[in-house]
Amino acid sequence: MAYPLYPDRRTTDLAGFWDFLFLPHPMMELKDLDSVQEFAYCEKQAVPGCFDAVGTYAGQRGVGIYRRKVSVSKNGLVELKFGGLLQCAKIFWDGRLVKEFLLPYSGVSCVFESSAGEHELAVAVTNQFDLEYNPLMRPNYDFYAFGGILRSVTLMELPEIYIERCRITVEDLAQGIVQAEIAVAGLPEGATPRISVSIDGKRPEMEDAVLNTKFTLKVPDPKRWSPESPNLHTVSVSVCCGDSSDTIVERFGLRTIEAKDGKILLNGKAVYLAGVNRHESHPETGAEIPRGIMMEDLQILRSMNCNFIRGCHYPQSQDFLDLCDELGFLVMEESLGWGNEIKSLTDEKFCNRQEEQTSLMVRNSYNHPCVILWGFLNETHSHLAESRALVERLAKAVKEIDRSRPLTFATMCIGYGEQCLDLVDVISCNTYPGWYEIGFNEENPIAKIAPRLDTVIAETEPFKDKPLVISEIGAAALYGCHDPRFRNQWTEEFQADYIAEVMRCLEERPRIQGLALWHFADARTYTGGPTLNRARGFNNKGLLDEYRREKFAASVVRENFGKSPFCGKKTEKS
Ligand code: ADA
Repeated sequence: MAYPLYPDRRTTDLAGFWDFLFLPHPMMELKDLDSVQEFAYCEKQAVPGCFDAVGTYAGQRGVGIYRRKVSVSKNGLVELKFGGLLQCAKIFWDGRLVKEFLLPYSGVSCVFESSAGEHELAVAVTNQFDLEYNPLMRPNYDFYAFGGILRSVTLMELPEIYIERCRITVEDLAQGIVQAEIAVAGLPEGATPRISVSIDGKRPEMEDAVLNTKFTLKVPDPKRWSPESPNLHTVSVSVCCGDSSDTIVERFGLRTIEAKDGKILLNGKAVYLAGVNRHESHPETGAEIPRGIMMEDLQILRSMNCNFIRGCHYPQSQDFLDLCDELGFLVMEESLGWGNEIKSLTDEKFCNRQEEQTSLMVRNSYNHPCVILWGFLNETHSHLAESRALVERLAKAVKEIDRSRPLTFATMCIGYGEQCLDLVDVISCNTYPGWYEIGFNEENPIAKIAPRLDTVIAETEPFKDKPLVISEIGAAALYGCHDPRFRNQWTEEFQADYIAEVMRCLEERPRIQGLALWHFADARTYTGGPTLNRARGFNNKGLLDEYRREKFAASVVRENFGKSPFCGKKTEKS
């Protein structure tokens, strides 16, 4: 179970096989569903899981309703926590609608009154596109819109006073001083609860702790977090008031991250981001990634000397971020967006949902030391002035919660009228020279890479104090497609040559301080018409195929990320 932990609460992990019923589109729209009592459930589905990844409902669109019995030991408040839902969901408790969630991929929760005894929990989800009801997920996004209960489901019984969150911010890295902010709900008017705090089981020197405000703690025996030494500390906070008490256990890392003088500074030292974009996608499980696959992905990335992962293009699994904390990976986390046009950027509902999801992502992932960069609105139309309002609004929303990390968004508009670079701390540029935008008579597409990178550097000169990262660049190859002589596009040879040229160019361009190749592994995307541009309905620019089988390019990455400037080590050119 991902942090935070609540050791005093009766907690039930609801993973397992639930009753399941599928109502294919257009039989039912989630927005019209206001009761689930009349349905007979005819089969089972795994939770967590995507009902449409494989099997009977693979590729179908509609409403999936999951149901199971749960037991509650006492009358009072309960909290249902979901690690992520796709795409939108309605939650029913004994047939009564208790919550509607409209933020695909977000970790969400709802608190409501329940009696003791056995209850029926039903979760209705939809993978149907509906731009009015769910404007955040759109059919043109280049990744498959699965449906299901994507990640963990937890039921907690809440005490009368309960701790909603404990946020830890590094205040003085050298001395190991952090700022804690603890929010508590249910306190009687004027009550003065007793608070006790321990860090790694020891009592820290601390200011008087006042709830719902910030106070400082000195970490006993402080150890810094870094990719090389991912040391973690745990803080336990207990709050008692009368005969009610609650305890939260959070984990954090002592590290700082800044964008300064064109560099990304981790604990005051420049770090070069060397990594990949990674979709949460697997051919057998869809967008639900079992822990074993998470571990395999990180072991492969470690073997490729990667230190950085851009969690494209939506809020990430908290289990995955916990693992990145423990293994010392650096992560950029971003809210859901993909090529959003001005029509969306000026739509009130879209903007409100964007702000809601972005703020929730920052709150949910605040204590992860691995998260070093916040992002949003991947490849939005930021070459148009009208885009600024939403970019500015999201940047403000992030900074209102977290001033301890730089923010960015991945733009495709550098050199094409980009309007928003002043609003970010780190410039992230998506670009595909020699793959897109080449003519039929182009003899040597790979030769387009160097001049394009020079254009990007020139165009961002006015912002040279902001670190510049190539947040997407790559080429497609079909696994097992070889042509050692002609080395044309779609062969593994072309992709390897392309990536080798990208690496060569970056070695010679110190202005660029990071690289996230597009992308880690082939991932399912469009169906229908757009598949003409995506062989077999996959985005095939993976360094590995969807089963994590390495293409030639993976070896090129392994070799280059193992030497300067990517990992800083000076190794002899082999
Ligand atoms: C864009 C987009 C990616 C993917 C990529 C591609 O940069 O951000 O999600 O679609 O293009 O493969 O073309």
